[in-house]
Amino acid sequence: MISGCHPDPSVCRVGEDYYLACSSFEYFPGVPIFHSRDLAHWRQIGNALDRPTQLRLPETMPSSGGVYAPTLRHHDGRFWLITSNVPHRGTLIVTADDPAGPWSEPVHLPAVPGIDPDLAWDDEGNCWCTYAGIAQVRIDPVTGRALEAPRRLWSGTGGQYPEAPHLYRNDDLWYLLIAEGGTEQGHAVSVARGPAPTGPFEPCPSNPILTHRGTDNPIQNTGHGDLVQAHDGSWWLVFLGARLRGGTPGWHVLGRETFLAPVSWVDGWPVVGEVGLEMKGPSLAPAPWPDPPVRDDFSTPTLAPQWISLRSRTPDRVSLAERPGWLTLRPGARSLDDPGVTFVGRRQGHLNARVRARIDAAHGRGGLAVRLDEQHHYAVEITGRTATARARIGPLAQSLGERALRGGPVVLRIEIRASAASPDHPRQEPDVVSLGVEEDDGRFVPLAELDGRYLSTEVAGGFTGRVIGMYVGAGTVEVDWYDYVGDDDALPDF
Ligand code: 6LW
Repeated sequence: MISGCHPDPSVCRVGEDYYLACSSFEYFPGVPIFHSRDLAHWRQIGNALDRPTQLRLPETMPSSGGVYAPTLRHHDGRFWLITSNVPHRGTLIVTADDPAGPWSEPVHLPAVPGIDPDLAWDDEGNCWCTYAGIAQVRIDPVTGRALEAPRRLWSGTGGQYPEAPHLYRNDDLWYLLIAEGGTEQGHAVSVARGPAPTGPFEPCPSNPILTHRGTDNPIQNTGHGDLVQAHDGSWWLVFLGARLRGGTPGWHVLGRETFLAPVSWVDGWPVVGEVGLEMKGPSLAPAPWPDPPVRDDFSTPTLAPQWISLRSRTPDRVSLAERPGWLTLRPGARSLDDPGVTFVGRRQGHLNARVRARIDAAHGRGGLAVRLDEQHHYAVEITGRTATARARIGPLAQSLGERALRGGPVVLRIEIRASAASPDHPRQEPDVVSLGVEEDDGRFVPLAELDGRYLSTEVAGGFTGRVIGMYVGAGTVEVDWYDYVGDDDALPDF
């Protein structure tokens, strides 16, 4: 449904409109917000935490820390979003009249110590905050105050990390949906039900209601779901999954993505239908959005919501005004190894992707990079009149091919091609990443071709996926445009 690193989806419906929020970790702005009118086509309309007063992510915060697992709800004519900033500022709530923003300043909830907070209201107007553990506390969502001591609710069916709770009422019963098993291969969704939002909760006899553990489904690690009833009465589950590629044990490079599954109700329990890469979608009237443009030429006054930076974005380091029609970058640190580096990128959203960026580094040093975290990145960098492909994998950093440049702006290119499955290669890579420059006639000159497994979650660890973008290590680097072409099957020729 939403490809690339968009995990921990939370969805809500208002009339015939659907809104969805995801985790954003160390990236700023935080909590991407999506809109759909048919549950199949989604487009990003903003980010809930897009001002430094709402979101501070210090350089001491490691990659895969930051903003986790929001819950998005519509209640009493407003949108409510609860999430946590780990480990820095804990649980917070923001509200908005329009989910595209602006969202309010955050209200902090020191009494909610766990991740994955949920919000649910009962008919008496009580607001219940349920969080990983699984525990619950009644709160005042306006002040953030706890109105009672937290209580343990349910610990799932015995899997590790009972988390990601969402509480709903359907008919006269309250349903507590959770994830368990951890966000890797053991991941699953389980459910319990009870007479009140506080329980007592009786587990579903056929838990887990979703897991792909031990199957050959191409979508693995499925869990962390949220239910929604569509405006035609049908029910759906949004959840996260990962597309593992290559030989054994498999690697996923895009992070955890958001998928959709049909839900039916049998004997008062939700039953999750088949999930596949190709499946029958909702029978709501199709409402596709226009295709996103291939090129961003940086001629708008503000960056589109898909652009994310590391930890913070300040006008002295990232500017569209300084050289109109260009994105001007100034350094926060010397290299991609440093958490303070100035980096502006977009999530890789397809198994095959081609990114081209026209860069003027006459007065600086910087380039185009594929990043997973500070210890795992590939880049093509311009220093003076030389372009160099570089790779860092864990503690090992290496300069690879080089190419002399003529001077003036250069088009840097990164091409990522998924490898075809091959039973003859048990250790086959998930994909190959080519880093290089373009000649004046557009011909691609690769300077390095690297196995993509080293930029996967299985190698790097953590919760995120690849982000592809520009960075600066010294002086000023200016970007004229950035093209992204992606396709899960194959890249068109260029
Ligand atoms: C999130 C937890 C999880 O808080 O991963 O898969 C954590 N589930 O619920 C970070 O995304």
